Amino acid sequence: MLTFYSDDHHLHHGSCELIDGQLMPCFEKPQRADHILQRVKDRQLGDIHAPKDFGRAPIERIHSAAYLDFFKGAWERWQAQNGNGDLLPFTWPARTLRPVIPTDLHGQLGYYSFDGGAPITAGTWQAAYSAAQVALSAQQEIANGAHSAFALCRPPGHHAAGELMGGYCYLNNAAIAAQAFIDQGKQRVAILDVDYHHGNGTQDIFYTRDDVLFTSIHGDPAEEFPFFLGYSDERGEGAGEGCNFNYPLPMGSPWEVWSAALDQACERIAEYDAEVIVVSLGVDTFKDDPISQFKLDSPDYLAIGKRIAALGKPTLFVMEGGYAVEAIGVNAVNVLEGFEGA
Ligand code: OKP
Ligand code: ZN
Repeated sequence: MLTFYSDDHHLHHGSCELIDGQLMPCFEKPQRADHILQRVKDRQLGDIHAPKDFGRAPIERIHSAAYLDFFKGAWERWQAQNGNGDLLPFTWPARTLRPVIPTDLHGQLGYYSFDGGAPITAGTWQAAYSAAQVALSAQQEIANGAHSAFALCRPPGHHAAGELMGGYCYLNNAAIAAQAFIDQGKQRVAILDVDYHHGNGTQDIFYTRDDVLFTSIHGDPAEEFPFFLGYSDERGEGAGEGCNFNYPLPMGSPWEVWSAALDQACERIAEYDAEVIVVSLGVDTFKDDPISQFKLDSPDYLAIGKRIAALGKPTLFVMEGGYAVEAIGVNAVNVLEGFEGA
C-alpha cells in the first residue's frame, strides 16, 4: 500500500489547549505523524510519496471560499495586530446570539469555529492545505486503480464542517477525498469513521445527500466531545435520509462491544453497495489514549483492517486522531497491515 505524506505538517504545532480547567500542551502534536511515518517505514508497508498539488478547487467543493480566505489570512491579520502566541477563539454565536459575520478578527474566528480546540499558528494553513493534498493524492491513487492507499494526514479533519474549524481540525480531508470520488463519476461512496470522537463535520457535510453514506463508531456524545452531534437518531435528512448511521458507545467500551458496532456499520456499507470506502482512521480508541475512554488493544487494530477488507472494496485510509504517541504508529499501521493481509 502506498502512503502519501507531507513534511508540511510540522508547520502546525499549537502550544496549549484547555482541558478540565487546565492549560495543557496540545495533544495533537507533530510527533504523532512522525511516529506513524516511522512505523510505515519499519514495516515496509510500501513506498511513501509526497502529495501532488491539486489546488484549491477540490477543497472548495467542501469548504466555502469565504471560510478558506478567512483561515488563510487569519495569522497575518493577527500579526498585524501584534498578536502574541496562538490565535484562539473565545466567543461563539451560540443559541440566542446572531450568526452575523463581524469585521473583527476574533469575531470572525468565533463565527468560523465551534470550539477553542483548533489553534491557528503561523504554519497552520500550509499544514492543513498540504494534508488536504495528501488526501487528494491518495484518492487519485485509488481512482487510478489501486485497491488501497494511506493518506497520512495531519492535522486531522473529521470535525471540520463547511465553514467551521474545531476539535484540532480545519479542513475535512476525508470529505474532500470523498467528494473527489463523486466528482470523478462515482455514485456511492461510503465513509467509515472509526475515530473515538464522532465525525460531526463529515456528517454535517453529507447529511442531506444519498451519494455519500456516513457511518461512525464513537464515544456517546451525551458524555463525550463533540457533545452536540453523533446521536443514534441522526439518520440523514431529505435525499440523505437513511444514509447516516451513528454507533455511540459507552465510556470504557471494550473490543467485544466496539467490534459488534463495526460489524453493524460494515453491514450498512455492504447494503448500500458502496463503490469505494473512505476510512476516517483514528486510533484514539486505544486503551492508553490520554484523552479517550475505549479499551482497544494493539492487536485489535489488525482485526479492524481485516474486517474492512472483507467488504472487498477499494479503500482509502485517511488519518484522523490518536494521542498515545508511543503506540500510534503500531496501531495505525496494524489497521493497514490487517487490511492487506486479509
Ligand atoms: C480530535 B479527533 C478541550 C478538549 C476537547 C477535543 C478532542 C478533539 C479530538 N480542549 N477535546 O477526533 O481525534
Ligand atoms: Zn478523535
